[in-house]
Amino acid sequence: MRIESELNDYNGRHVKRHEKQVSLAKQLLELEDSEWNKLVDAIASFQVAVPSWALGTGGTRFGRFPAGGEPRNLEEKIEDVGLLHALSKATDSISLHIPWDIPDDVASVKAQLAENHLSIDAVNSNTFQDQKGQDFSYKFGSLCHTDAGVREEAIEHNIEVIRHGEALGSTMLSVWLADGSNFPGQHNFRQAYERTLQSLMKIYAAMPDNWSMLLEYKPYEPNFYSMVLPDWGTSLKMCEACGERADVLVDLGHHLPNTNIEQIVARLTHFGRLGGFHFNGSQYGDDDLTTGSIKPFQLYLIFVELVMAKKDKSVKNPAVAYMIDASHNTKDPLVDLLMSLEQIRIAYAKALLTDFNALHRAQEENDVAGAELILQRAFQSDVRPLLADARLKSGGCVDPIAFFNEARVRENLVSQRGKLSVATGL
Ligand code: RM4
Ligand code: MN
Ligand code: MN
Repeated sequence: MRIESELNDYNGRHVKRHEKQVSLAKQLLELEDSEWNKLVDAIASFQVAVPSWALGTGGTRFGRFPAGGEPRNLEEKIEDVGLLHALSKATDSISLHIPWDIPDDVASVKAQLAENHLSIDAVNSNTFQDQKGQDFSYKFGSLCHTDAGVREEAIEHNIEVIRHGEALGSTMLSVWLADGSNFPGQHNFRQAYERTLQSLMKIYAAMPDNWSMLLEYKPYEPNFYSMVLPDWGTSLKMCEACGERADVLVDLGHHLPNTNIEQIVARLTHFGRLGGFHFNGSQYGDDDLTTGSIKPFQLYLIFVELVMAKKDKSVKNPAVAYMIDASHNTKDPLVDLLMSLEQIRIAYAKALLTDFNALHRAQEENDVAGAELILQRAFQSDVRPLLADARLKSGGCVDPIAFFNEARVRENLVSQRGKLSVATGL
């Protein structure tokens, strides 16, 4: 592949500088070679899925400003994630949204995935839009609807999503519902909850034994008065009622401002029901900004909980599915995703550097300043050379964004796909 020789050439030109930075970082972080290598291995194996709908520009409520060269179909979306993975070695899977990403030819999609060292992450259902030719409308909800016919249609759609996922080798169904009410009095809250739960139970029952269901909550939609699934508590109750293989999905942007998300993460791990993450950045609500762009300290604190849970033998089910769920309006979507991938690994690396034994002691002794200082020490350290080393050792690029710009990747995509190409989906 052309990119491979360009990559080697780029890395070759920058490796001296990288080695200097590695040796300085080892001194600053006071790490022996063996400790450094252990961290590099842990970082290198940390993978985050990219969703098919984040490869093009999203849009505001009033318009969309195409980046140019956006993928036009599933094959081109896989191509883009393949490129992101070749550069970052941090995203070895793609999450699909049905019906936006129904494959025309399953065998060739599978072959293309293998060529790009990718697999299919979760498959996502869509009952927040009406599709052409469907019998009933989701205008007044889907799984919660008062009309059994609408609920049946939405259940059937989810089952169809599972079947597409099975064919492609996925083992996870992600469900996010835009079900809710716009005005007081519109919903009977208790009945809407119950109908949704009954519908979810039917979907759950249709999953193969090795599948799990991820249930995503969200406090509000513009123009909404209530959501059927507004918070982690509701999602947790529904998961518990469905069965062991239903877990809560935390989308960072799906919280009201200043919510203590790290504590929610700790609660869900404590109950053994944290299933997955949608990473993004947010200032006000579901902004879908670059991960870590607004609250990097919170992102670090979330990873502290995740790393601590992994070390704690009493935590059941610590496996978590990681995905980015972002939307891009002004940044190049691929650059934005590379930025998010970097920020996520930075937070993870800092969590790995945290002295958990000392933290535990400080907590037991009620040493408030001491405990905070332990976190600050890890959070303030520069882990970027660790990340670059992990990328290089996995065959990726020492500096993916600089390479992306130098190799004129976007310009090449525009010449192949056109200026006004539109990604299917959002
Ligand atoms: C929602 C939610 C879901 C995603 C859709 C497109 O706000 O975050 O995860 O499937 O957007
Ligand atoms: Mn999401
Ligand atoms: Mn969202």
